[in-house]
Amino acid sequence: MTKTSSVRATRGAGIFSGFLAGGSGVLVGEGLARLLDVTGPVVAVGNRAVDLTPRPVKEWAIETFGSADKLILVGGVLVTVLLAICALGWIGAQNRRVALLGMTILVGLASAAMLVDPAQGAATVAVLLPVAGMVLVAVGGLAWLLFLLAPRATSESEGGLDRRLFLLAASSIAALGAAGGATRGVAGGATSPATVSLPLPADPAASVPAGVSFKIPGLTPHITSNPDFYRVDTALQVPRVTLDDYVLRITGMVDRPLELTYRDLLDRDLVERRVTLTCVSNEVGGDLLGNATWLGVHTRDLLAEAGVQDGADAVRSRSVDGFTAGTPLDVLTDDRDALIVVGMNGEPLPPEHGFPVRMVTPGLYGYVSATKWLTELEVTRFADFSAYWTERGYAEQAPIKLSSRIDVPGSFARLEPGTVTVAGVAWAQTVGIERVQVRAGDDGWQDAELGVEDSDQTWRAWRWVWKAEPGMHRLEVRATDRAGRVQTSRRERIAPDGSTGWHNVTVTVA
Ligand SMILES: Nc1nc2c(c(=O)[nH]1)N[C@H]1C(S)=C(S)[C@@H](COP(=O)(O)O)O[C@H]1N2
Ligand SMILES: [Mo]
Repeated sequence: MTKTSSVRATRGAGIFSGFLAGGSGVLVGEGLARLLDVTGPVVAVGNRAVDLTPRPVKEWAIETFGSADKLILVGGVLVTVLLAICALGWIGAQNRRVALLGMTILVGLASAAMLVDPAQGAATVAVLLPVAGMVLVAVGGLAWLLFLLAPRATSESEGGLDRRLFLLAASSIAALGAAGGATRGVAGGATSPATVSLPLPADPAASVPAGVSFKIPGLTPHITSNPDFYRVDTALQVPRVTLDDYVLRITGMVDRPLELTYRDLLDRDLVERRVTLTCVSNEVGGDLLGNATWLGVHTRDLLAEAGVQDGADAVRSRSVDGFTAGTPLDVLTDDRDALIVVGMNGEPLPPEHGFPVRMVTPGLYGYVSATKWLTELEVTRFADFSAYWTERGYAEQAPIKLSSRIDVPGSFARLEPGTVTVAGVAWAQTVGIERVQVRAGDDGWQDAELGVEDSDQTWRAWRWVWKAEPGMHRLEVRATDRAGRVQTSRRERIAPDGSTGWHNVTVTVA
């Protein structure tokens, strides 16, 4: 072997060593974490990455990748880690100390992410085992392999590499990694919503009035099915909750702190309401909103039972995954139907939408009012805390803005001249929609026909019949609410408190 080819071979073996030790370390950490039912290194690092991503990048990711944003983020983190461990091995073939230091820093960061992960809850001590396993295999394994790779003074073969010993070390480390990768959780303690049967509501929702919507292909149905319901949250892994352990606590500025089990909630008089939930990240024309029939108890009843003290003006809600929201107390206690929810469209909440318990508060964007996997309502003062998204630059107060959307025709549709039905939805939760107007190009605004109102807490369908003439046309919509406010044409971004502007679609008639 020539000098350069032996250096190249050693470098190659170095890269392999970094990959093997780093990769097996992560797998061992994952395996032990699964066994102990704590958050493993991949999700913990991903969660930190979601947390630390600057807001403009986050918005760009949501806009560009939609709900695949987090998957792409985790993929990016994995690729980066893979490159880093290979690079460390490559360096290690020349400089063992630097490589080991680098690997120690890398697994140190992953360990820190695991220790601070909010989903670890009380189980922090149990995290120490997967952390130790990961560090041992990644750093110890790399040290072992690099030691065997290092040229020795007394070597009789070229480069001094004892192939047999190196292969033995490599296969032992790979075996540990494989064992980690193959480990399945034993407990699997989380409750499946399918095992729950919900009582009938004492106060059912009024039946859906005839004529709330129109039979127009492409028009959003009045009620969004659970599988079609948009999902927005910061959780990389849907939190899985065990009902036996579940309690909802009402704490803070109250006379009688409460602890309610899931059963306690089901045993109360349940109310059922249709409410259109909306995300602050909904762009003009976007689909981050949905309308469901929610089953739960009035938030105001629980707060009254706990006895809210003078001076409080907010409720800080907490989720099992560490998410928090700040909701004005008056919104939770006035006569709108703010609910602590257990059911969605006749079923227990799906895990993605907050099983077992979430908030639904009409009129406010989700990030200040709709905490999923809810564990605590702390009665407090806005002056005394800031919530997850307010810490990241979003507004403390976030009522849903009056808005409207064209569902059909779609953008860049090609249409035949003649009669075209334009249709969509408009929403102004807790105020109600009074009027929707549409215009084509520079023609004047025309009143659309409104669907029958369900309630002021839900969106409202509209349609407008257009005599389409050949050419390119821009169709535009605006709504007016029951308070007489006309939707503003001013284009605002989603941050800090929701987008504004008129939705338009451009169509070609030919
Ligand atoms: N625990 C938790 N609850 C959460 C969130 C979250 O990130 N974590 N996101 C909120 C936001 S921004 C919105 S818009 C709604 C969305 O509820 P959905 O996913 O059921 O549509 O949930 C809210 N509740
Ligand atoms: Mo949201």
